[in-house]
Amino acid sequence: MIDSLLWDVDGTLAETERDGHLQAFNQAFAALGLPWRWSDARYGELLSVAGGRERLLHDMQSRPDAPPDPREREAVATRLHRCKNEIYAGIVATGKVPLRAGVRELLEDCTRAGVRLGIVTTTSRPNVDALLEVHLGKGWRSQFAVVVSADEAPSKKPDPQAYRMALEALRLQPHQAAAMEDAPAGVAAARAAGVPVIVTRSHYFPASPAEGALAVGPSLGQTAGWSPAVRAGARRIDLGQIALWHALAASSAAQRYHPPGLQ
Ligand code: XBP
Repeated sequence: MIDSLLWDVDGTLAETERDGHLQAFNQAFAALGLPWRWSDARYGELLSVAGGRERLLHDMQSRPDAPPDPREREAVATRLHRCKNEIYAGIVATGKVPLRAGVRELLEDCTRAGVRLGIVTTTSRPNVDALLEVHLGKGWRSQFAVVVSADEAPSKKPDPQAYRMALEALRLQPHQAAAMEDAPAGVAAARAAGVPVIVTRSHYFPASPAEGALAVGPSLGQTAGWSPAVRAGARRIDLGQIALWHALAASSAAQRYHPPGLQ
């Protein structure tokens, strides 16, 4: 049995990028009197840049009407990002950005089974608080053994810093945990830290490569479309299924291992 399940936030727990951050960025542009707007397609491209503030700075590089002075750009990005996060908190507080199918059930499986829960994200801490407070209640933090956000781990995914910090806090070897991710940067971060990873595809990452993942599928709420296939009779991706995939990967890794002297 695995010790801990480590969750990414944006795109994995909820479709926060499409339904929260993108809406909030566009409202922040308007609130600051800027004519800039991001389409769904453009935002999908921009998600290759981790971090909302970094994303704004990256976008400004191709905007002729962005301030030419780098210090001024930094200041605009800081103001926009602060405004975006306030708007984001307001959007998620309405409850209109639901947890993705099967997420709540899998969290509950873990709590029942004594599998520890962790958050490992590149988003800012207030965004994590806003989302989890509305869905899991004011005491949500006590349900998680560790929370690592951009505030604690400034080197953003694909850097493995956030995963390494979580493992250290939990005093775990990487293979004792499993990560839940949706995006290539998250998969790369987990893998670079040695943590086996399960990929639930999301709106902006419907078909990205997920090499080396334990399993890849469309949603924790459904059993069709997963690779490797889900066991017969399962109705969703439950903790038993996660443990099966984890054990399968561990045994094939053991089969590939040839102790020195036996080769
Ligand atoms: C997602 C991110 C974040 C969010 C916006 O991180 O890259 O930048 O898009 O949040 P993850 P901020 O998938 O690891 O949760 O504006 O706070 O950066």
